[in-house]
Amino acid sequence: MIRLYGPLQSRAARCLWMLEELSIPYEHVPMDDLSREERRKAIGAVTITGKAPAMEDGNLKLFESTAINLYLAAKYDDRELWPATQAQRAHVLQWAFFAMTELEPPIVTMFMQKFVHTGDNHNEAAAQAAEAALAEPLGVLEKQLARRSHLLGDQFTAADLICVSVLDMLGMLGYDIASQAKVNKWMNSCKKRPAYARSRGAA
Ligand SMILES: N[C@@H](CCC(=O)N[C@@H](CS)C(=O)NCC(=O)O)C(=O)O
Repeated sequence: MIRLYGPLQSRAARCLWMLEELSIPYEHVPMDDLSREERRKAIGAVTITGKAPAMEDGNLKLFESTAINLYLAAKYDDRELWPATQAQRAHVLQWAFFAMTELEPPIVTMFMQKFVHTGDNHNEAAAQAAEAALAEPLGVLEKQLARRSHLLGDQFTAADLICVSVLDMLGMLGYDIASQAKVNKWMNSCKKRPAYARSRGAA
């Protein structure tokens, strides 16, 4: 049995979406009634970082939301989310690294400055620099989506799920993505998938 640890309000949400897309049995262990320290300790019993998400699949224990999602897609789907050819799979990996290294860092800085560093430690210049830096990778996505509905072509793959999962944090930030029309349309269409709704607790 697959077990996914971490609250829905954490990066575990990315893996819950993947699990719902794959329609495989799993148990979600949210631990959202625990304090941060208690959760670190409990997840630390599963993987060494103690951070959410962590996953068990039989004897395998894994951390890092994107590593978990790539593993799940590769193991449990070999048609749609994890496409058939090595070239397509290489493109999935490319967009996964893009999500982690180009999209996530500025978004996390914006998030930290808006919700965590709200007192004396607030750095408005850092928040603004992060927002400015985000324009470049968003521009890359806008270009990629100019002539295709999804990152690899016409089909939804793990590449879309991983990038949209990261961009989803922009909603909490009240960031208006409407000026990136293609990105906006693609995000909305990916988030209309029934598996996305199920992963967020809607039937
Ligand atoms: N790069 C990791 C980040 C993991 C991470 O920072 N998780 C946060 C929740 S979204 C966490 O557990 N924070 C609690 C802590 O740092 O104690 C991933 O994508 O899984």
